[in-house]
Amino acid sequence: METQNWLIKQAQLNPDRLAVSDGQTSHTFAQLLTVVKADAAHLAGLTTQARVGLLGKNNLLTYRLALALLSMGKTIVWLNWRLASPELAFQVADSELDLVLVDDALMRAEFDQRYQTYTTVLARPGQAVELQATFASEAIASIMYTSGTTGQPKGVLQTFGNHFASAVASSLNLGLVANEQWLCVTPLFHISGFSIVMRGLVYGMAVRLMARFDPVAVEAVLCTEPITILSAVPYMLKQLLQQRQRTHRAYQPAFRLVLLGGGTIDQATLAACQAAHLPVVQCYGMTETCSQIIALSARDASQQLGAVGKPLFTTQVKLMPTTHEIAIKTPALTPGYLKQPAKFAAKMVDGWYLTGDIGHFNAAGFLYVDGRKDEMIISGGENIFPQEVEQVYAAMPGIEAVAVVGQADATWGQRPVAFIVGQAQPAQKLIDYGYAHLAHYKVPKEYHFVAALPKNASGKVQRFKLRQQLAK
Ligand code: S0N
Ligand code: MG
Ligand code: MG
Repeated sequence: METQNWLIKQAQLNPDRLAVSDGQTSHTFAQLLTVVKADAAHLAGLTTQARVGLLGKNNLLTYRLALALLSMGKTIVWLNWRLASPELAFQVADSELDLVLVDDALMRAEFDQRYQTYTTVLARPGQAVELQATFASEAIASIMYTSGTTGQPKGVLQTFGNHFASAVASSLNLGLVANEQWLCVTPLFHISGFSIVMRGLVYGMAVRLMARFDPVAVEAVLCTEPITILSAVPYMLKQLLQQRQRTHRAYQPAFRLVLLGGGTIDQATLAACQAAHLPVVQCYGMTETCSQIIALSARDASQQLGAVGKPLFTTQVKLMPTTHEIAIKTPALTPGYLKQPAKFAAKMVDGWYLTGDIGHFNAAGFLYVDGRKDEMIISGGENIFPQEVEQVYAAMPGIEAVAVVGQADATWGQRPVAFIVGQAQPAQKLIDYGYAHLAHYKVPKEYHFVAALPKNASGKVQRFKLRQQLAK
């Protein structure tokens, strides 16, 4: 299937409708097309590569450049600005980028000539450029990296067809109201954020960008602007709830719901949200499925606290025998990982994608997520694979062996804790070492020096024993 370029289409269908705002500057779809055409003219001739990196905050320039890249037929490689430079270097090399567009404030001294700031790029003389008239379903619109149990991140390919299927499935569940306006404070480099942009283009809906999450600022926006939906991870919801409990300020009447994903949440918080009249709709999805594939409906949300919902119209779900791993089929499913067909094939069984999450259905057909098959930790909506952290620390002088496990944390949901065999070192030294190699959220803040790690007969570290030790 081929569709007209979504931006051009909306500029024709809804020229005067609000497309995007950062709270100060806003563009209608017609204006946006003009601005994006001009941006594309500045980008023209910078690279012949099919993929271009984007390292940016949730602001108007990042949004514009993303649309310019898509309209030039480029694939956006979304880079997480919280990553350490060696982590970014891996992703840039893996996706063979010769151009990364960098938000001025995110430029780093160690970046080479491939990294160019927004200002530098937009100061280039413009060249005439023809925007892509159409988006092909199977074309790769975006790539987002995820780590895994092998420790090496993989680029998840997301096609226009995946994004379209995802946007349609979301609206079939949540509905679409007049003047829908979605607040995007989840990062654009995650599908939780970028899916809002793609929904905006498919629906002709306004996206309100916010560059950083701050509960006071988000509440202020919700109380003064006609936002209808906010996407949030549990960390954000808890902060917003506390903020509401302090101020008792009412959001604008247009506000419909918080779409909550990116990790498990406790029932007590959901009940407290209900008591505070903060409507929450839980959902479940991942980078590989271009965002939510299972969600509650607004109607069921208050009755099914703790469930992640029912499979959306185009999603099929089954639980694998004995393991109860959640397996899915959906048109929003990635065609695979960049240059890693074997790693993707390993997650497919008879056409079903294995999510790595364990779940169960209740009698009424609502899905609950009970845990992970692997050791993945979720901190503030960011996934952490212990293997990736362990690999980094295993290379640190004085460390003989290391194991990382997740511990429940009141603020972040979970946090990584390290068990180390080797020479005792001050925690700060270990943290500094981690910060040089890893995004800060992946770095353990608590270290236990032990004589040996518990292992089973085949020599595999028994992480559950370490978790039990922490729980004592
Ligand atoms: C939670 C966030 C906003 C926290 O960041 P904040 O407050 O901006 O932190 P800073 O002020 O920058 O730093 C303060 C200190 O905190 C550390 N830190 C930052 N983040 C974390 C973290 N996650 N865990 C632990 N520590 C953290 C900083 O490092 C700093 O400490 P120092 O000074 O030592 O460096 C931020 O983490 C955030 O934005 N999280 C959300 C990420 C997200 O969106 N995840 C979702 C991923 N999943 C998906 O995309 C699939 C699901 C999905 O699509 C979805 C999800 C939600 C809603 C809807 C959907 C959907 O389906 O549509
Ligand atoms: Mg210009
Ligand atoms: Mg903060």
